[in-house]
Amino acid sequence: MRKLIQAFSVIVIVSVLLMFWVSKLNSSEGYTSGNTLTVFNWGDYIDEELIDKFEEETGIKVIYETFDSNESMLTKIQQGGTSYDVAVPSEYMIEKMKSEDLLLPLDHSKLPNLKHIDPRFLDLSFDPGNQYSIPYFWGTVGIVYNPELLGDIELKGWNDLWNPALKNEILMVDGAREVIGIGLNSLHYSLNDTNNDHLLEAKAKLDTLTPNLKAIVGDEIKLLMANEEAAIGVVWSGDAADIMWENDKLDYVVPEEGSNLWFDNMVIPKTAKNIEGAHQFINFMLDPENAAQNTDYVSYSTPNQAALQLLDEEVVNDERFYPPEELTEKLEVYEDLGKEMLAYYNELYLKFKMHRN
Ligand code: SPD
Repeated sequence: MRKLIQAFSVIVIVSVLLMFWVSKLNSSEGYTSGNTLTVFNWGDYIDEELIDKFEEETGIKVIYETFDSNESMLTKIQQGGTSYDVAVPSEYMIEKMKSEDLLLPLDHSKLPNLKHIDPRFLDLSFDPGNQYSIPYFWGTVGIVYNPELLGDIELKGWNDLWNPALKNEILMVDGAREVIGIGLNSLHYSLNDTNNDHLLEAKAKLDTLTPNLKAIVGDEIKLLMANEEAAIGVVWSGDAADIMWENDKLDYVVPEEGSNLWFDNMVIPKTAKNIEGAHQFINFMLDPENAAQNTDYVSYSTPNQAALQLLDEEVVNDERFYPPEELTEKLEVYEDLGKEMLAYYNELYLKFKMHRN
């Protein structure tokens, strides 16, 4: 009998130890089991220390994934393999996702830090009342250039890119709307043009830029430009700011023929599993100190008024990256052109890329 009691006691002790160990594993590093948040953002678009801070403050484990274009983000969300809780699309994609019923309406009572956003960036036409989206970063598309490698070329606009002296000197961001947009803007057409003759003319003009095009690249454009591997880069303004921080010989210009003004906003996709956590994350990113830290790290322009007060004055007063409203009013925001037209832009862009090879 004593042996039986001893064996039973051993079993009880081992079971208790096992249960303790399993519960420790489940809540490893203090996370409550199952309390995770899956965030889907552009590459190089957050200070990862903020993710650690959010995890420590909330006990929510963040699974962080990145994408390199609005289109690839949309495809992954439509496929539904992963349940993203927060994503960061641009304005025209937000319009599209709304029309495809892919977004959840936001609960503003859970976003008290929304008050820090400059009203200039709220209630924009792609999302009246910010029902579905909250500003993250904004900017322009333009040309970062190295004056030392340009010789006597004075760079003012898109049409200067066709100068034969720039053979193999141009790097371009890998984006269908951005690249087709260069063709359209250089011909003084709208970035939202749907006229087939205009689009074919823009594509044909872009084809003639091929000799000057060194490569179409992703985030590596920053390193290549900072290392002076090319004279010119067509980039989003925040990347230009980052490049110029690394190499202050370079400069940035928004082309005189016109360009794109864009807004990247945080949304909660309809497939989200942690809606509460998603609101917590969005509110966390809106906190002025967190937004300032993020801005300082990624170099993009923040829409957070209170964060601006915490940033270097020289940075926030730089009109190349914080253009005033009188300048941004002259720029164009991409619109959702509808499924077929967006697919057509992509098709033209792919043909342009193939033409180069
Ligand atoms: N590396 C981060 C890039 C984010 C750029 N978003 C701009 C989108 C313009 N449509």
